[in-house]
Amino acid sequence: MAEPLLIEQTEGAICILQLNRPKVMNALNLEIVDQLVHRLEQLQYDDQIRCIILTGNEKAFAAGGDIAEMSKMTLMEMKKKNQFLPWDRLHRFSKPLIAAVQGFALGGGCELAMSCDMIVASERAVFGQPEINLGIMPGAGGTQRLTKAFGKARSFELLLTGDTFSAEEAFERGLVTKLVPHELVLEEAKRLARQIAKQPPMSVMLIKEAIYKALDTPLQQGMDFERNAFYMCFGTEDCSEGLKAFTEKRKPYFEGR
Ligand code: CO8
Repeated sequence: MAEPLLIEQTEGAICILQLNRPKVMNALNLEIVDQLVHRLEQLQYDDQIRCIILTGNEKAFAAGGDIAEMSKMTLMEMKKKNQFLPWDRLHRFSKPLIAAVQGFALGGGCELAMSCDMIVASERAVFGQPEINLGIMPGAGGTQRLTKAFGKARSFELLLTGDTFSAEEAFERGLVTKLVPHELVLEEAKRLARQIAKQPPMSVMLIKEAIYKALDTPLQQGMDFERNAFYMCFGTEDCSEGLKAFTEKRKPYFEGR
């Protein structure tokens, strides 16, 4: 039987999805991206799961789009297939998604990590958008997300040379949330996920949406969104529980209602 492309493990309210194409450094073929996004969409409606970790293996989170697969496709086939549709769906995923990155996160792999809400990275992780060296360019947000994090000067250099950059630089520029020793990456991602999973899901979902508004819209539009989102929290039982627990001097327990 063929190995599964995704290995899944659930620990309480956390789901860990592991990309599993080790022989090709977790290269992202069309099927693995489809499966990943489909599974995330199912998890979106699973009330037991409140936070997702996406990871690879020790050597590679993902070394990019599958070059062997891409090299067989014509422009026409690419356009018809529209491989970025699942990526658009991924960007609408409303639960928190943490990338746990060890090893290489290159090309589509770097874009996948940047598409997650947070990145916990090994000190030895290597990031980059080397597509230019293949006569192509990033297609799943690399030019946009990298530039937002790194600014114009460094992005030009990285995207036009295809040079890699270190996890340390990614951390300093705000692309990586936590930089940890190689062997502690998954443990640290789980620690963060467990903490988030205890939070009220409506607040988590609305804060996620509000943060992306902050990145994408003018200030006043983002502020307007935030205000309405704030009011929405008051429609939840978790809000009553949170406020009550404070006055009763105890820890809140958020049931997700
Ligand atoms: N696609 C297909 N196969 C790959 C890929 C890849 N991206 N990366 C590595 N492999 C394969 C190798 O061909 C090799 O296979 P084999 O053993 O059969 O020869 C195996 O994985 C191991 O790789 P290496 O022997 O090269 O291992 P090294 O440790 O020497 O090097 C590197 C590791 C540095 C990661 C190197 O493999 C490399 O440079 N890989 C390519 C990185 C790259 O250029 N990525 C960009 C790809 S293009 C892209 O991402 C555009 C995507 C746009 C949309 C997103 C769609 C998902």
